[in-house]
Amino acid sequence: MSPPVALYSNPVDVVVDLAKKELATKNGTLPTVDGTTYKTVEDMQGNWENFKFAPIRESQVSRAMTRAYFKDLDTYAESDIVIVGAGSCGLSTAYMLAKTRPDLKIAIIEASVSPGGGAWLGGQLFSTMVLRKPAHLFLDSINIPYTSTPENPNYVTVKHAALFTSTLLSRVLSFPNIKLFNATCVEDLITRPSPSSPSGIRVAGVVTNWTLVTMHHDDQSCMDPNTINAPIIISTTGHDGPFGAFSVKRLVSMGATEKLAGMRGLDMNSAEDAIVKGTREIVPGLIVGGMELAEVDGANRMGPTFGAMVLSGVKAAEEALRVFETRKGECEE
Ligand code: 48N
Repeated sequence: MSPPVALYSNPVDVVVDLAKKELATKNGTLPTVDGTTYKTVEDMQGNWENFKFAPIRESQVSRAMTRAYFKDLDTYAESDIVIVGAGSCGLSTAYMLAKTRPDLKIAIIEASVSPGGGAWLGGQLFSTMVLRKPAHLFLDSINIPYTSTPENPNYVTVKHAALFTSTLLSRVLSFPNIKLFNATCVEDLITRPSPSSPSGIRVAGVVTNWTLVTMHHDDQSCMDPNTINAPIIISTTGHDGPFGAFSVKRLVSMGATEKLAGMRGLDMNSAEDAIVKGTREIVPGLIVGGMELAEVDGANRMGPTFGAMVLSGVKAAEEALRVFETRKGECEE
């Protein structure tokens, strides 16, 4: 008997199916493999001897994964906006953009298998995340609980940084117009000549590869990359480090920027204002935010407070939409 053909339906159908399935489960009309009809997961408890999963063939799993991924690669090969780096700034940017413009195709490229960057813990591996007001308003907008005390009216604390990052990540991934390509590294920028720009170039997309491939270019024969075209790239790859500050360092190495000022010592009060207010398009088509910007401007670092990351994301999203609207025609080549 030939194996069942996995009829791949697009994500919307799957969501509709799940809705229908939930309804059928609730009203008890959903037949299950073992003849019993579960209404809830609790129904399974105490009844494990009859428990059985629906049958599957391995190729169905393979086709479900590969068809979805290659469909996404095809869809996002031409994106409206690419965000490089899914740390607290990149994710805040993505949330604000997708909420404001559900019509835009937004690709997030994250080098690590686990998105979230440095926002899974507070400072020195402590759990609590501190955000100075008014960044608490961003927490309100995505319904993250926090503590604010009368004796410390200028900041709030989220009980665990992972609560912030997991909630923000789930909000971002729930948008149908966002695709996260994690374990994927941006290893170069697509550029176009731009005589009117001091840098002589305009950024028009990103060059990507599996991160594990990027890490082994020195010990393997040539492994060429893939590409994503987009009129606007928002780079939030963090401060300098093995993968950090990627786009701005690449601008220097391609001669589009003279040099980086380099991040300065820790000064919370000046750092956070400078990063938020400085978030901007630094060469046509490339907006930089979060701690990557500190490397460009020589801003101070702020250490373990995250308000500037989320509000830099709010500003980066606003900058991107401004550029998108004012330079749409030019961006399409
Ligand atoms: O969390 P980060 O590193 O960067 P930001 O700017 O979102 O947040 C910075 C913040 O965590 C701090 O550093 C805090 C506030 N401390 C400040 C201080 O003074 O110490 O996220 C950057 C993300 C990471 O997930 C990287 O894996 C990713 O960017 N990334 C890349 N992804 C794809 N391609 C690349 N080339 C790349 N480089 C970095």
